[in-house]
Amino acid sequence: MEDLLKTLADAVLAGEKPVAEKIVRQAIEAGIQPEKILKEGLTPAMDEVGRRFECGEAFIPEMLIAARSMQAALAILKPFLVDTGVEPSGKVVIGTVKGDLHDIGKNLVGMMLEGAGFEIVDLGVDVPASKFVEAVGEGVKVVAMSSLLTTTMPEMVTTVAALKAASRRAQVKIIIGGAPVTEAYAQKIGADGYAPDAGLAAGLVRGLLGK
Ligand code: B1M
Repeated sequence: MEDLLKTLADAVLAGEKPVAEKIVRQAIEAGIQPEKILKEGLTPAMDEVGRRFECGEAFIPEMLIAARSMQAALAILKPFLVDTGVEPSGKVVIGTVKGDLHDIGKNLVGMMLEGAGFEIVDLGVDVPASKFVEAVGEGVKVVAMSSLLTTTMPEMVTTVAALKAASRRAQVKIIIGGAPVTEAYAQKIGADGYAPDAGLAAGLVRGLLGK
C-alpha cells in the first residue's frame, strides 16, 4: 500500500499525468482512504517539488507539470472526498487573492467545504478585492481567501478593508489560509478565522456559523 502511494508521489513529481491518474484509480480500488491518498501520495510530491525549486534543483516548468498531474489526480479523487447529497447550509465565496496564481490548496478547501454541505462560489485565482466584494450577494455567509505567496498576503488586508467600505463586512465571516498565512496574521488583519489545511477549514466554517 505504501509502495503504491510512493509510486503515486513519484509520478506526480515527474509530471507523469496519465501514470498519476492510473495509480490514483488503483489506490481507490485497493481501498486506500481518499484522505490518505491525498496526504501521503499527492501532497508530499508538491512539497518535494517546492523544496527542489527553492534550492535551484527544479524550475517553473517542473512545478507546473507536477501541479497539473496533481490536479488531474485530484479530479479523480474528488467524488470520494466530497460527500454529495447534503443540503447546502450556506454560500461560501472562495478565491486566491490578487497577484497569486496558486489554486490547488484553494480548490481543496472548496472541495472540503462542499463536502461539509456548503454551496461554493469559486472566483478562481488572481482575484481583486472588488471581485470578492461584488460576489457577496444574498445568502453568502463566508468569504474564504487563499494566498501562497508572502508578497500577496497584504491583498487579504485590502479585501477586508474593501468589504468594510462596501458595508458588507458584517454580513460575512472571513477565513484565510495558505502556506505562509498564520493564525496571528488572521487576528492582525481582522479575519474571523484561519485554518492550516482544507479539512480544518471545513470545521472552522461550521464552527463560525454554528452548524
Ligand atoms: Co509556486 N511558490 N510560485 N508555483 N509553488 C510556492 C508557494 C513556494 C513556497 C515554492 C518555494 O519556493 N519553496 C514559493 C513561495 C515563496 C513565498 O512566497 N514565501 C513559490 C513561488 C516563489 C512562486 C513564483 C513566484 C515563482 C516564480 O515565478 N519565480 C510563482 C508565482 C506565480 C503567481 O502566483 N503569481 C510561482 C508559480 C507556481 C506555479 C504556477 C508553477 C505552480 C502553481 C500551479 C497551481 O497552483 N495551479 C506553483 C506550485 C505548484 C508551487 C508549490 C510547489 C506547490 C503549491 C501547492 O499546490 N501545494 C509551492 C511549494 C509548496 O507549497 N510546498 C510553491 C499543495 C497544496 C495542497 O498545498 O496550496 O499550501 P497549499 O494548500 C494547503 C494549505 O496551505 C491550506 O490547505 C491546503 C492543504 O489542505 N490552504 C488553506 C490553502 N489555502 C487555504 C485557504 C483557507 C484555509 C486553508 O481558507 C480560506
